[in-house]
Amino acid sequence: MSLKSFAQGSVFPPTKQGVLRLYNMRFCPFAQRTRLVLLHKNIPHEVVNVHLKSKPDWFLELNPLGQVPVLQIDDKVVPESTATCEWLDDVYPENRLTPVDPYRRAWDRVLTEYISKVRRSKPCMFDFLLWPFFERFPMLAVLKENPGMLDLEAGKFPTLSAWDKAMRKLPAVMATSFDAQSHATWFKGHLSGAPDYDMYLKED
Ligand SMILES: N[C@@H](CCC(=O)N[C@@H](CS)C(=O)NCC(=O)O)C(=O)O
Repeated sequence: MSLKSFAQGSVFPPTKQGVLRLYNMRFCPFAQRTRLVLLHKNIPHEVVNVHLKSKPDWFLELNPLGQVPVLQIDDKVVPESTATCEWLDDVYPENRLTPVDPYRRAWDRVLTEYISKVRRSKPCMFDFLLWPFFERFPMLAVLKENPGMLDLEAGKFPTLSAWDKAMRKLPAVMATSFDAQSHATWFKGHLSGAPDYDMYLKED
């Protein structure tokens, strides 16, 4: 299937029985959470990119809020990034990302909401929920033309810097990431009101 974004007036791409589908927008940090979990857990899926400035009617029927990410398989539909990630982790329990212990799980949820702590160990759900926003911080330095804004190389934040390095090595992160300059270019287009959802897409 083409990765070009589907816009108003487009024909609904037919689903196949038993095939998991992600409705996505390539620059959306929330949808990136879901893509990170899908890729990290090697969950087979297809991707339908949606033009969020000109949404197809069939997409609004699927999620009346008109937001990505949305997961769909057969008659099941799940919107909201945290819900999609938790659903995937429950349905594909191997290599579990959500702690089983309810108390730890509660605290991971607290941290996810407050985004106040980082860790270096094996990645877990908290890391994947936080990463898309962290990945975009250097974009602020580009936009503000202030390269020192969050200088992880300066050695001031060793834990954060080590976490950043470890995350960037993960195949799921490598497959979904854009660099700061690309994020900034896309974001400027977004601010102008005419974002190019197919930017940097290598297909005709
Ligand atoms: N709370 C939602 C937020 C999702 C969200 O804001 N997605 C944006 C794209 S980054 C969107 O779909 N915007 C289109 C719109 O709101 O019309 C989640 O976590 O999934």
